[in-house]
Amino acid sequence: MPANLTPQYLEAEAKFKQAKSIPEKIKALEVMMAVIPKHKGTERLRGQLKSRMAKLKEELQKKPAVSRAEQAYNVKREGAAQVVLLGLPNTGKSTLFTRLTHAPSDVADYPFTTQKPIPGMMRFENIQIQLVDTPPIQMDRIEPGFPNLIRNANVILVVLDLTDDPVFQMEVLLEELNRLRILLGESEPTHPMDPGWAFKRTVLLGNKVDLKPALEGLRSLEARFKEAYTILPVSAREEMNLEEVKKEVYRHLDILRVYTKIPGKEPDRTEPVILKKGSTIEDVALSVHKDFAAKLRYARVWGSGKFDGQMVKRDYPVSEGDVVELHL
Ligand SMILES: Nc1nc2c(ncn2[C@@H]2O[C@H](COP(=O)(O)OP(=O)(O)OP(=O)(O)O)[C@@H](O)[C@H]2O)c(=O)[nH]1
Ligand SMILES: [Mg+2]
Repeated sequence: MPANLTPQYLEAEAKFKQAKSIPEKIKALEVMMAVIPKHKGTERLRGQLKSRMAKLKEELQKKPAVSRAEQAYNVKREGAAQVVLLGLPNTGKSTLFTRLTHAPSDVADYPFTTQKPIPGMMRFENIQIQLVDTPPIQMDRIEPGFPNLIRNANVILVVLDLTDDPVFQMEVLLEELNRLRILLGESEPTHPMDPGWAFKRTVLLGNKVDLKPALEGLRSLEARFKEAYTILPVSAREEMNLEEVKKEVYRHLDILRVYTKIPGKEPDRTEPVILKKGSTIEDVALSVHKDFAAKLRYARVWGSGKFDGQMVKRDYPVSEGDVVELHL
């Protein structure tokens, strides 16, 4: 006897197949069970649905909801980008974080002071960038949720203590991240990465450069990692080179700022439109309003390498600092 499955049933089945979470699956399955024609021809199928439901409910019981620790690592991105500080214990991550953001985070001269990620906003010129202070990386003891925080970051700042064998610290960190299938570096590898791997643009900060033995540490760090990374010597405590840190963060974010204006008026330089490098006039229009992009006829652009008010089309690539007048 044919099953004669109804369109509602097939629709619910499609939803079931697409469902990513167990509750979603259960919901779709409930609909399937409710609308399936109840006759002899569907008896077997109904039996299968029932046992599937039982299994899903069992799974739901077993799987704990996202743990509290994991939730702590779910840091909502704010501002132009999210930058995550990483390092071994006591390297000065929290000191640097508080100096750059003026947000509070505990600092102490013993390790493992920071217990969970702490977000704060760092101002760079006319934009706000989010920094996230993190607990220290420890061998084989990464909290659940930490890998995701790293994977979601736009840029990583590795904080190394120059007075305590920074090369070894970096090697420990790289080994740990390798285990998590996260690759750090200055620029993305040209060959495609294996599935499951993530690449993160990274800047190395050699901290505590105010202390005597730091110079030797800096030399060895440069000798070993200069080719692969930008390395900046800093002192969080003495606030040395912190402006440089902000500049390097911005440079590694691969974003640009443009300013929109209306005809006859000056642009508002305090309100940049932030876009990925390589964006076009059309992207500028989109970021202002999605209708603008559709209605756009042309734009005028002011900036280096153009004559003032140059007329351009929607596919024209914009550069850092450009002023754009959209014409609909
Ligand atoms: N001399 C010197 N000491 C620093 C500097 N930055 C941090 N410290 C000191 O290093 C110690 C650790 O600083 P924290 O900022 O707590 O280091 P952390 O990396 O956040 O430590 P954990 O949270 O335990 O991983 C404190 O005693 C700081 O005062 C620096 O630039 N120079
Ligand atoms: Mg800390």
